[in-house]
Amino acid sequence: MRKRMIAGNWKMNKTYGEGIVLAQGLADELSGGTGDVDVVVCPPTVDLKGVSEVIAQASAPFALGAQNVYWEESGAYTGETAPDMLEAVGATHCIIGHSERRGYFGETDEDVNKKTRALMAHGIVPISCCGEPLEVREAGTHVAYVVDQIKRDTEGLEVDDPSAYVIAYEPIWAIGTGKTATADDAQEVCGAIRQTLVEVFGAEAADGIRILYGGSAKPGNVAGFLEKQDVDGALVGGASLAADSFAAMVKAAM
Ligand code: G2H
Repeated sequence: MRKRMIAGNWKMNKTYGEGIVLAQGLADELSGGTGDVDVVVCPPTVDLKGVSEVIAQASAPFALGAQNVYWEESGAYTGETAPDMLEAVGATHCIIGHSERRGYFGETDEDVNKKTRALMAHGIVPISCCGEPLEVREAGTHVAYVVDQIKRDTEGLEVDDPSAYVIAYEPIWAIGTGKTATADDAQEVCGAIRQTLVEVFGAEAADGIRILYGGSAKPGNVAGFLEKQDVDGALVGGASLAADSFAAMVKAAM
């Protein structure tokens, strides 16, 4: 049985102080616990330490995730963050391959593959994003497009603990466009991802890997996505920026 996961991607929002206020608010909202749901918050890199301290002080029932990592251990890579730097501030998860990083910063499937390996070597759970652009969806080739991404992102990977590798399917056309994916749209692709994971890792591992849906997920629609067989949670952007709406999504998953 896969444990549901609700992960908040704050993107480039919340200064240090604002991040602490949001994390504290979320700790208050979720003080009764999160049942059998794994909750992760992914603030900007400079907020990680502060949010980590809030989690520790409030015994908050959520984990800390980063939004990006570099695969080298250290060295002359100006502006980058190594896996052990994330580890040192308490990050246990890390988003990689988000469509905004692929689109604005040229992140490739090869990069995602290297980042996945680097994170796993440090025991950090990758939340590995995939998803098709609008023109691919309109051409009707979205399933093949995402399956290809998954094959490249997972090439040569070994997953010993399926709960420690997470995929997020985020159709790019449903992010900030006013177009909304239906739960059936999500299941179509998440089902194909699961089938690809069977081919790559075998049935047992594929059955344990969580697949999240992302793209304008919010309190009013998250339950519909979660009803689907191969959707195990949500990666939430805008609706994770307020403690009450994000907490409502966690509660909908409980
Ligand atoms: C997709 C998602 C979170 P939002 O980018 O990664 O953001 O929920 O704002 O569409």
